[in-house]
Amino acid sequence: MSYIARCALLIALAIASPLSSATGKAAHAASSVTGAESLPPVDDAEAAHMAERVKGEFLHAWRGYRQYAWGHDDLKPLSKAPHDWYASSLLMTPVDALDTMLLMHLDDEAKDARELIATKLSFDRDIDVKHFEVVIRLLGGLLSGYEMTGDERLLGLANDLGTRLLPAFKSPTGLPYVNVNLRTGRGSGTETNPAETGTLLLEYGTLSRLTGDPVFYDTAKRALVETYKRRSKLDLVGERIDVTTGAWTNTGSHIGARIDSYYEYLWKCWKLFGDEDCHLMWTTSVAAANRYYAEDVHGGLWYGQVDMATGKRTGHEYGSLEAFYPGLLAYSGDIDRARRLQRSSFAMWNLHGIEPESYDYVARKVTYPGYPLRPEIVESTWYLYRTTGDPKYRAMGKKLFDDFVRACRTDAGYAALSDVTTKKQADDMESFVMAETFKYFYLLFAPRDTLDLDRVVLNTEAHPLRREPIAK
Ligand code: DMJ
Repeated sequence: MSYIARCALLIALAIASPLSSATGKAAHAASSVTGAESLPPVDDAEAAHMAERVKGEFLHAWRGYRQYAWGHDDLKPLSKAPHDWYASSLLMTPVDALDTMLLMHLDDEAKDARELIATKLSFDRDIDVKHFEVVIRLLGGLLSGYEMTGDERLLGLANDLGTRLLPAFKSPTGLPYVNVNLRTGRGSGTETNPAETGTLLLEYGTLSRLTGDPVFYDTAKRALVETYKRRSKLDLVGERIDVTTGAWTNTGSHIGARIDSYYEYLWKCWKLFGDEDCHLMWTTSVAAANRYYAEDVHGGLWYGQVDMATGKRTGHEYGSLEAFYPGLLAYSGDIDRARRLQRSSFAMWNLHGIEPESYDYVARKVTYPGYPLRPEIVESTWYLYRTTGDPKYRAMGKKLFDDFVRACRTDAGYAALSDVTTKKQADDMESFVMAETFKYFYLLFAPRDTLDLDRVVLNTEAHPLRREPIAK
């Protein structure tokens, strides 16, 4: 059998066998079929071709947005209709997509998006917005757009937005309310989580650096420190916290939804600003995370759930959000652990040829079958390729991309899946697919100098922000 045929057979066996059951016996593939070693290699010529393919697919999604949802937040990719988060559009998709276009050298599209943003986006609205989402998508996107173009209108918008969002932190603890009214500054929503209180400093800090006003940095840093200060004796944080009392309302602890990017920003705020407090908080926190969440199951490394106070295991679920963690480990220098966990992420993806939101790695069961076009597994593949240069991560990325296109492409754009086991599509195209999923695919295959990782740090929505120590 030729090498290619042997590889094809191995892949077919690896991928096809678990398809017979969404939840049961054949899902043993999660431990036995984990690596990308058997995939056909991606050489430089193939990588260049892949980068063009990714760009073409990004353009396909952008043109769908342009045709059916121009001026709105998102495109509904099945009904070909616009969708807005609030009573008035905040241009989520154009703001999230702008720096991806700039990196891809889609100059005409970037110019149109920039004009739309600069002439139509207004934050003087009587709407209660989700503070965290607006910070990572809009504030992050406006700041990176400004840094990449020098267009002062984008910085003006970012400054206006940051000023309107700041009252969200006016709680008894300094932790931000979940929502804030853009016109009145009224905060609402008292039950929040570490991701929403701790994933703010890159954006607010950059705004301080660019405007010279320290209030943004200091306020967001306080919220991060207030979260960290409430860690348990085991150096773990919980899943829900009350902004008025500062008490934990759910003590579940893990790297998944509601906590994930808290860990990410502890490392990245050190990387971006050189803030020593961040470095200390990161070192303490990541050691505890690796100690308590990790377990070896069925021959693979997985990260599950424990109680923050006791460290007692409460669950064995891993999913599309957790898949960011190998990338963070690689970025922070823990390559061995990163490689092992990425094998598990890839195995989970291969169970059904697209990853589920949640998977019980002990029972080998999909516990939540949706896929909202998430980027995290691609992000980790890119960080691993970037830090190791190991070509198998490009091969892995090609497999991810082929599956992604096959399952999620529609004639108007890209659709989430309501069930990865059946590949049923949902009428939803989150703006992060433009900010992150396509960007990470592109970076994986594009020349290394497309993004200078020595000079920028990507926020959690993949908006590159310039590295500079913060003046103290
Ligand atoms: C994005 O908005 C960010 O990456 C966030 O940190 C997590 N959720 C989505 C992508 O899945």
